Parts: sequence; C-alpha cells; structure tokens
Amino acid sequence: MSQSGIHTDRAVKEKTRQQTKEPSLYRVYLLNDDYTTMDFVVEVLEKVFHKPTMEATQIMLHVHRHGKGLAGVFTRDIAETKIETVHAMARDRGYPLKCSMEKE
Ligand code: TYC
Repeated sequence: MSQSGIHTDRAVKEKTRQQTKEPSLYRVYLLNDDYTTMDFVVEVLEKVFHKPTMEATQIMLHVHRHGKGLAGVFTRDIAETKIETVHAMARDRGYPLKCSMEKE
C-alpha cells in the first residue's frame, strides 16, 4: 500500500528540487592610490589575475584615471584568496595597494 506511489513519488520529488543553484559571483576591484607603482600593479594583474601584459596595462591605467577597475569575477572563496594574495604582495613591497569585492 505505501508502495503504491502515493507517498513515495512525492518523497523523491522533494529530494531532487532546488539542488542546482549556481554559486554567487563576486567582482574583485583594484583601487587607486598615490604610491603603488604602475609596474607593480601590472605585475599583480599578470601574476594573480592571469591577464596578458597589454590588458593588465589597460586595467591599471583605468584604475589610475577612474579610481578603481575590475580585476576579475570569482566565487567568494577564490575572490577572498586573490585579495589576500594581492594585499600580502603589496605589504611585502611596502605599497598601500588595496582591492575590494562586490557581489554581482
Ligand atoms: N596612481 C598610481 C601612480 O600614479 C598607479 C596606480 C595604478 C596605483 C593602479 C594603484 O591600483 C592602482 N603611481
């Protein structure tokens, strides 16, 4: 009787609902300052964000002129790790370079 499908079909359906949510994405920005060298910002964009030199240079100049610029879009853990890596590299070299992240 409980094998009739009246109860079992519903249990299966509830288990498989809503299981396929994409993770939220976060935009990681580089922020301008007066002290970090342009070369170092390009190096960060190449090493941490895997940008080719020409694109890295364009992003760096956009940050320099407009105050901030998009370095990449990642899931939350990856975004947080990239930011920590940039801040650690900058701290090591004595630069005040900062990143921010915003949920898409
Ligand atoms: N404004 C810096 C300078 O004139 C260059 C710079 C660009 C700094 C981008 C930070 O995220 C940055 N040396």
